[in-house]
Amino acid sequence: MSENYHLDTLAIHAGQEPDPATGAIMTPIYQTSTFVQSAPGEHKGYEYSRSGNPTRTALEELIAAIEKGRYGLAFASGLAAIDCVLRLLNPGDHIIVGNDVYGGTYRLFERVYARYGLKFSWVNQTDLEAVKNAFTPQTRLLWLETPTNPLLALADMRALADAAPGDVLVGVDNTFASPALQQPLTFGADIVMHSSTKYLGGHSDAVGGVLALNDEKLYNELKFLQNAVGSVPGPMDCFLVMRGIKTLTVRMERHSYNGLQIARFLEDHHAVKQVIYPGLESHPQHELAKKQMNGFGGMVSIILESPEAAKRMVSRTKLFALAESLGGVESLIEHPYSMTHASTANSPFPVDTALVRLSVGIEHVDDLIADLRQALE
Ligand code: P1T
Repeated sequence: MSENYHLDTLAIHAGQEPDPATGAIMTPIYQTSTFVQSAPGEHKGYEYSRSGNPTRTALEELIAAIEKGRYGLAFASGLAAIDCVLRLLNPGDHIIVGNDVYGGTYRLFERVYARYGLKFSWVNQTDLEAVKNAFTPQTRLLWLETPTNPLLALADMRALADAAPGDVLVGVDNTFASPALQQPLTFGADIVMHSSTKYLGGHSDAVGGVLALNDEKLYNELKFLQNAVGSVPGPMDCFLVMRGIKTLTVRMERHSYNGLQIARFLEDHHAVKQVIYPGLESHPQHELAKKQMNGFGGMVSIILESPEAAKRMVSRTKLFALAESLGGVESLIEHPYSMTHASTANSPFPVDTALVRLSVGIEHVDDLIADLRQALE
C-alpha cells in the first residue's frame, strides 16, 4: 500500500488486501488459537495466536499506516498497551508524566508500577520549563496525553520531544485526538498509543489498545513483551476496530463540528461556570491546538456551580447516556470525580467535583443541544 495515499484512503485499505483465497473484500476473522505445521517450525508465518494472528496483523499494519509509523502492535486494552511500554523499564528508572491523565493510567503507574521501583514525577505538561526541570539522569520515559483526560490540556509535542534528552523515550497517548486530528510521530514522539476502545473503534463495541512506532529495535523489544506477557486482542475485536477505522476521518469531522457547536452553546449558558474545549478562543492553548491539530474533536468538559449540579445534569440527559468511556458515535456524559477518575481522588491532582465530561457523538447537533438545554433547566 502506497504510503503516499491520504489518511482517508489508508484508513480504508492499509493492511487489508482482498483475501487471496476467496476474494472476500473484508479481512477474515481468523478465529483460531493455533496453526498447523507441516514439520516442526515449518508453517505459513503463524504458529499460535498469542504470538500472531492474521486478523491482528492486518490491524497492526493499519495502525502503523494511519499513525505514519513503520510498526503497529495491538493489545487487549489501552491499559495493556501502556503496560507493555512500562515493561521496557527497570527498577529505579524515572518517568515524567503529565499531571492530568486518565484515572486508570494514574492507577497503573502509582499503584502497580511504583511497587516495582519505577519513580514517577507528575508535572504540568503545558509548562515547558517545568518539564525540562523534571528530567534527571534516571529519566527514561516522558509520557504525555494530549489533549488530556479530562481537562483537555495540550502538550506541545514538537517542543517537548525536542526538549527530551536522547536516551528518553517520548510516548504520546493519542486517544482523545485520534490520528485524524494529529499524528504524534510526525512531531518527534517515539511511541504513540491509543485506547482503540474509543475513536479508533468508534462504535462502543470492543475494548482494545494499540501502539505505533518507527524504531526497529524498540519494535522488537515491544513485540517480544507483547508475546511474553500475552495481553493480546482476539481476532473478532481486531476486526471490529479495523471496521471502525474505515470511517474514522469522516466521523472525526462530525465529532469536531458537533463538539464546537456544543462548546459554544454551553459557553453562553448561565448555569455553566466554565467550558473547556480546545476549539474555543477562551482555551489557553487554542493557538497551539490550531497549529498541531486538524480539528478539535468531540470531547468537551464543563464546570458547573456545584457537585450537586453536576450530578443532577448527568442524571437528566436523555440522548447523552450516562456512562464511562468515550469516542463512540453515540453521545456520552459522565462525572469524572465519581466515575472515570475516582482513582485520582487521593492524588496530588484530584479532579474538580463539579466537572462534567461530554463525549459528543455524531447525532444531529440540534438534538444534542436540546438535550443539554433540558438537562440544565
Ligand atoms: O479502557 P482502556 O481501553 O484500557 O484504555 C485506557 C485509557 C487510556 N488512555 C486514555 C486517554 C483513556 O481515556 C483510557 C480509557 N478511558 C476511559 C475509559 C474513560 O472513560 O475516560
